[in-house]
Formats: sequence, C-alpha cells, structure tokens
Amino acid sequence: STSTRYLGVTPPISTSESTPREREVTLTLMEELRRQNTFESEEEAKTREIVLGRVAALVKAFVRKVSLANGLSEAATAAAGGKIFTFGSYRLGVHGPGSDIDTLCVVPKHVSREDFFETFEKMLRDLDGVTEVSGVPEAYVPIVKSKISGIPIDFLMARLNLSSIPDDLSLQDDNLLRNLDDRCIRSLNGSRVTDEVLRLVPNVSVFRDALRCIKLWANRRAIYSNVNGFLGGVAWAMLVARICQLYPNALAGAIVSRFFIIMHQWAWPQPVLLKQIEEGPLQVRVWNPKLYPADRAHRMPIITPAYPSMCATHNVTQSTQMIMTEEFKKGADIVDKVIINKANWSQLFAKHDFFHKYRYYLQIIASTGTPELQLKWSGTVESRLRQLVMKLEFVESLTLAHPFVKGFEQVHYCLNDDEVRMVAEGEVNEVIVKRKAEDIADKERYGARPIYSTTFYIGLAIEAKQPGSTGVRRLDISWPTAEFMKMVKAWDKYDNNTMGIYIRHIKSSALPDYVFGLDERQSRCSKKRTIKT
Ligand code: 3AT
Ligand code: MN
Ligand code: MN
Repeated sequence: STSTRYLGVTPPISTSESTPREREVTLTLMEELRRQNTFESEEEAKTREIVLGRVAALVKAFVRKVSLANGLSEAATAAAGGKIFTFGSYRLGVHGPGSDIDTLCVVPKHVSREDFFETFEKMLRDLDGVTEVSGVPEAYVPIVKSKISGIPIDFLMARLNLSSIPDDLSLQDDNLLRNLDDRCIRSLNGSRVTDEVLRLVPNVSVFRDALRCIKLWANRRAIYSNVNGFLGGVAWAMLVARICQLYPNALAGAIVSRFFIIMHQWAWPQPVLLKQIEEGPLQVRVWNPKLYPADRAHRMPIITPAYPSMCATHNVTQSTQMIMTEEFKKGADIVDKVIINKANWSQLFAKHDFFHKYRYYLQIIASTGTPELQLKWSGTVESRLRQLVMKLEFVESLTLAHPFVKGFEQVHYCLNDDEVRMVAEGEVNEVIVKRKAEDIADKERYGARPIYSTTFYIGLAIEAKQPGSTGVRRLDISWPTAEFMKMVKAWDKYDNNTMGIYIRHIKSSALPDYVFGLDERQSRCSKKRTIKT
C-alpha cells in the first residue's frame, strides 16, 4: 500500500531522527539511571534466567502429574504441555534489582484451579532453593507468592479451553477467552496487556530506557501508586508507549522531554489510547464513556490495549490529577534545562517534599493486634482512602487533599488498655516508642501485647483567606471523616473488637520523625525559622 504505516490512533507528530544534542542527553540519562541503581547486576540477571527455566519445567511437570492422575493416556499426557508467560516490569524489561518476576502459568482444560493451589503449590515448596510460598486462592486475582534463589516470583494461573498447551502458544487471540472462568480472564489480562504494549511501540529498547526514567521519576516524586489515585506501572508504561508512537524515531532522552511537555498539556479527559478500542467475543464491558456514566467520570483515562479494554486510571481524583499535572510541569522545566545544559538529570529524580509542603495533615491510623490481620485491615483502609480524598475535595475551604503514596508501619508494645488506645489514636509517648519486646521480661504478668499500626497521611492545602474577609477560617472536615469511618466499617470482615481506625488532623510541626529521611528534619527546622524571621 502507498499509505504511510504507523502505530497508534493518529499519525506521528514527527518522524525525524534525534538531534546530536538529544543523542548526548540520552547518553547522560543512561549514565544517571545506572548511577541511581535502577539496573540489576549481571549475576542477578543470570539467576533470573535460571530460575525461569526451572519454573517453566516445574509447570510442565505439574501438568504432567495432574494429567496422569486424571487417567489420560501417555500420548495425551505428553501433548498436554503447559507454558509460562511473564508480565509486569520483568516482561517490559524495566525491572530493578530486587523486582519480582510476574509469571502466568497457562494450563490445559483438565487442570483445575484446585490442582494449582494444591499440587502446584506443594511441588513449588519441594523445589530446591524455594524459601517462601504463600497462596491466596480467594483473592480477586488468585495468586501464589514465592521466592526462589532469592528472586521473588508471583504466580497467576489460567486454564484454557484447550486439551494441550503447546510451547509456541500465543495469548493474542481474543477467542481464547471464550467460556473461561472470570478469574482466568483476569489472570490472562496482565500478560495480554504487556505483550500488546510491546507490540505497539515502534522501538522497544527506546521505550524501555524512557520508561525506566519515568518510573524512577514517578517513584521519587511520590506519584507512583494506583491504589492511592496516582498511576501504577501499567499506566506509566502506556503513557510512555504513546509518546514513543508519536515520535517513532526519537531516542530515549527526546522521548522523556516530549513526555513531560505533552502530558502537561494533554486535553484530559481525552483518553490516551495505544490503538482503537475493539469489541470482542465476551459478554463484558469495554471502556466506553458514551455508553457508561462511570467511564465518563474518569479524569485521566489511560486505556489498556488488549480486549477487553479497561481504564487503568479509575482511581484518579481531582486532587491527584492536580498534583500529577504540577509534576509534569516541573519535569518539563527540568528537562528543558537539561537540554540546554543548565541542569543535570539527577535533578529530575529529586525526592518529593510531601512532608514539607503543607501546614496541616490528616493522619489515618489503622491498628490491630496481629501482623496477619494488620495486613488485611490496613489494605482495606488504604483501598478506601481515595473515597476520603474525594469527600475532602467537596470541603469549600480545601483546595487540595493530597494522599501520600504509602502508609507507615509500626509495632508498639502496650502494657494496658490506655496505652493501646494511645497507639490506636496516634498519641504514642516516648516510653511506648522506646519500649521493645525484650524490655518486657514477664509479658504475661504485665499483660503486654504488641499493637500493629499503619498510619496514612493526607496533606491539606487550605484556600488563602479572601482579602477583606473577617474572622478566622474554620476547616470543618467532620462530614468527610464520619462518612469515611462509616465506609471502612462497612467492610464485611470488619470487627469492632480487633480493628482500630482513627483519624486526626495535626499541624506540620507535629509530624513524627519517622516520616522524614535521615537529615531531613534538620533542614525542615531551619527552613521554618527562616520563614518566621
Ligand atoms: P515491580 O518492578 O515488580 O515493582 P511491576 O510493574 O512488575 O513492578 P507488580 O509486580 O506489583 O509491579 O505488578 C505487576 C502487574 O500485576 C501489574 C498488574 O497488572 C498486576 N497486579 C499487581 N498487583 C495486583 C493486584 N493486587 N491485583 C491484581 N493485579 C495486580
Ligand atoms: Mn513485578
Ligand atoms: Mn508482582
């Protein structure tokens, strides 16, 4: 055909090659990424390959074992196969030292999910070099988390409607999804999306280098977290992929520069698409704002390219959108300076200043008495935090409710109910903070017990007083907090006796030391002094 071929929903903005200067800054960017320790060692890379080889063999052995147990003939058993697919950062080629390998095990129809969580989990436990195995079969996406030769591996499983899984099987065909269990469809999704993203970028190695940069930047700026209303790994990957489509011949340094400029100016809620959304063989919704009001509510829609297409940024709120937009602007300014040699790449990766930025913070404290329960309870509270943020956005005098991307975990040893209450309400005193488990020789006699707490932070930006307005501005957040409390307590596993939830607001001067880096508090005190004088 005579038409120009391109990847994406529009023609590229420019097909020119990068300039010599862009070539130079790409080299210095790669140097900085190495200096920042974003790459694993060669030894670790080798270990990963060995581990993956052993895992591939294990999945085949598992399928074989179940096939024979089901009475299949030797011929049918030999043909049954079994294959692993990777997804996540390892598949994209942007993983760092210590990243996990996200692995999908694809098995034929005579192998069940129960087989996976019994037989496979058992075989995994018996494998040499395995130090951790924990299955969560009841999760929305059922998973086995493990560690082999020091490498963390997440296992998902999908059972296809095929009697054999050949080594050259591809998961690209949408018809493979027909008549599958929902959990299998969800498990296949990550791998199908990752593979599609890689197919849709013009130059995979440029994409990888640019994405590695954007991931490091987003992490340092504390805007890398899907659950808290920012963007997760898949969404960042799709944004970078879209820029790569728009500049198919540009080098990584140029992609990063265009990334910030274009994302800062993007006409949201116009969606970011890597290809046209397609219909498919299932009775499931694909993202469609014309049809579904919920999809119309997405503020920064970034749409996954594999059927059934979904919005990867469902959690973004007015506040998190404002914060990310501001970060895009700051990033654009720094990269502009890097290009004219007035700044270094390291400035792009400067740590966020969340705990220096606001005068008031909300603390949301989730607490329980055991590590297992704490994991579930704090996860539940965290997953509902954005509901609190959205309610705070309605408070008139609040311009922004800025959720921090992670909670702070602590254990305190309490001798009585009063101390338990203090910990649950974030009023720990020096004595409780310093007391260690070994300090309480006779735990039984003193009735000492550990209290696990996770504290989440929301920074509050309060509207400046209108000139000429009189009286003190009062901030009333009682309605959002009461509604939030109701919402977390409506969790079907909530238990008033074993789970604590508490919200309070504090001045920035009351922030605990643990939120600051090593010599950060010092600078914070001196900064305050300079403001006062
Ligand atoms: P790392 O280098 O591992 O930190 P990553 O992008 O690989 O970065 P994850 O391993 O956490 O991040 O996630 C890989 C993919 O697995 C992303 C998403 O499609 C899926 N995923 C992650 N967490 C969940 C979850 N809780 N439920 C369902 N899918 C998840
Ligand atoms: Mn991963
Ligand atoms: Mn993972």
